[in-house]
Amino acid sequence: MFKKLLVANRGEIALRIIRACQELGIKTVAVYSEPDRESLHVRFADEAVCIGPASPTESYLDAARIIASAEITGAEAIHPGYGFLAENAEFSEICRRSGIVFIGPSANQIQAMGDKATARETMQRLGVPTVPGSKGLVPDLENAKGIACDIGFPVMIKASAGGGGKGMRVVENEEELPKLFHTTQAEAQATFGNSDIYIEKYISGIRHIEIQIFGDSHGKVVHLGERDCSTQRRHQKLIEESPSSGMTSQMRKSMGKAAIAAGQGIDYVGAGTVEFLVDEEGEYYFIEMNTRIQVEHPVTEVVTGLDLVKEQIRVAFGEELSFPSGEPSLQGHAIEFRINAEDPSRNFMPSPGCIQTFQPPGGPGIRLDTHLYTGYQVPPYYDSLLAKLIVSGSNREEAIVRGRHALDSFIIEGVQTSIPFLSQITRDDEFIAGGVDTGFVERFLKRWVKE
Ligand code: MV4
Repeated sequence: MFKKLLVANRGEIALRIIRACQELGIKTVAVYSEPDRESLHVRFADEAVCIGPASPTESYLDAARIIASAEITGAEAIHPGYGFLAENAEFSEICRRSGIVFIGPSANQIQAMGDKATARETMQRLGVPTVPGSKGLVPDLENAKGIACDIGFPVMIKASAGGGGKGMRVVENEEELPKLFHTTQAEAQATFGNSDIYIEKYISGIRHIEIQIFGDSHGKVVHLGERDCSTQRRHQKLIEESPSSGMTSQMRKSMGKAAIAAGQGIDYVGAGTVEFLVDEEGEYYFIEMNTRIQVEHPVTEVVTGLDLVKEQIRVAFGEELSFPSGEPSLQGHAIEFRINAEDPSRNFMPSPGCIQTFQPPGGPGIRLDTHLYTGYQVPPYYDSLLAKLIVSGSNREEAIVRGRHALDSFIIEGVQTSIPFLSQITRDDEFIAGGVDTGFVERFLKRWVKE
């Protein structure tokens, strides 16, 4: 096994990776920006290197500083976590050329899935259902008109370099098309330095369901069931669950098979997530693939009993997957609540500051992934995730009740948090009934009585 690994991230995921390394007997190197000097990932790692100032481009996103830190400390592998450099094809390639193992897929695989139009074409070739739409890129407005009229309005124009909700627009009718085509194109050029566009039929009333896959370097690919991420606002997930309510075992089998075909078709190695839209009829369509460990991976860990981060490291070392093939056995129900330093009653405005009280919940079925402690300063420079509360029970009802009480006994003082808002969601009849679509949070906000 690796003797030393560098963690190229911060916050809760850096701690999660350090814990996995400790269990595997691997020494760890933390990197940190100046405002993160007092962070737990710095304290818990065996060594730590300050890589620059607060600005991510001069620290956590600076490939040269991170590679230099790995070389100086003798780290043989780098785990990028999520965000920052996790899906940066160039960084994966720089690691390889520097003789450092990148814990994630090759530059080619990141590139192939990062370009969403290419990913779509690849999935079509592999027989994975995609949303009806353009075959590849749409070069100009004339083509766009032809395709949109063929599939019928409303359509969605999407930037090929986008993803995760960035660079996409709904077009209701033909009159709107010219203007929106050009603005989406211009925005894609400005945001991603790439104006490539593709078109899909707009699907309404959807649920966002993703399948966790895992591949090893010996050609084995398995799936570990789904996560339902429909409880989100403006593409920020608030709550994730596994299994998904309203998912039949037949759907799980079929989507799992499609996700494995996707992974096998691109010789995928490591942890990956195949994202699908599911419509009201239960039809599913591939939209994107994420080539990283995701924020919401713990819900899959809880229902499968597996450790995805340890497995990422093992597989990157060249070991065979330790997971069994075939349909995964999912035990009970898990729900993750993302706790952010933000104020839902002020349009989710970020709320950095000093944590004056930190009193975490506990008891059966409670897992807390967090980097918080009393006295910690939440910096304003990074995303506002403070903690992930993962609750589980023998069924969804039990998980919700545990979640409600865990949220209500979770005391964080000094910054505003999403805890009271999430607690109200656990009391909402529509949420409790299950099977909500991606419009749920907007509907909930309208009936929410701010306390
Ligand atoms: C769509 C769609 C409807 N039709 N594509 C948003 C994030 C990105 N991964 C894809 N997204 C969507 N693509 C078609 N053809 C609706 C969404 C979408 C959405 C998807 C997943 C989770 C939440 C969402 C919220 C709004 C829109």
